[in-house]
Amino acid sequence: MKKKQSLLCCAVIAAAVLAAAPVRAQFAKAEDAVKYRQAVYTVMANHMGRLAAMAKGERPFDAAAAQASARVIETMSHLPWEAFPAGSTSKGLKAEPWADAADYKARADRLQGETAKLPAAAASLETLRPQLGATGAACKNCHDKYRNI
Ligand code: ASC
Repeated sequence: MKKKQSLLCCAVIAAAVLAAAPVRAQFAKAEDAVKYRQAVYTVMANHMGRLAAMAKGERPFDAAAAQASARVIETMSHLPWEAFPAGSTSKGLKAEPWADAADYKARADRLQGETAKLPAAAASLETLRPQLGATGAACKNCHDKYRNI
C-alpha cells in the first residue's frame, strides 16, 4: 500500500475506534459527562453558599432550610464520580481523575463521609459551623489536585 493510502487507512480506523469507544453507558458523549458533573457541582456550590451565608450570619439561621440544603449537598456528593470517564477533559481540570482511580476515590469518599454528617449538624448553628468547615475542606482536598482555577 502506498504511504498516503496507508496513512488515510490508519486515520479512518482510528476514527472508527474512537467513535465506537463507550464513554460510559450513562453518557453518550464525553461532553455529556462534562455537562452532567458541572451541573452537579453548580447545585452543590449553590447550597454550600446558602449554608455559608447562615454560618457567617449574612442570612438568618433557619434549621429546616439548612437541613434541606445539607441533604441536597449530601445527595449531590454521590453523583459526579461516575461522570469522569477516561478522556472527558475540560477546561476545569488540571489533572485527570481517571489517571489514578484509587486517589480519586479516596478524595470522593472523604467528601461523602463529611456530607453524611451535614444534615444532622445543620440542626443548629453551633454544630453547622464546624461541619461546614470540614465539608469545605473535603471539597478543597479534591480541588487542590484536580480543579483548574
Ligand atoms: C464551596 C464551594 C466550593 C467549595 C470550596 C471549598 O462552598 O462552592 O467549591 O466550598 O470552596 O474549599
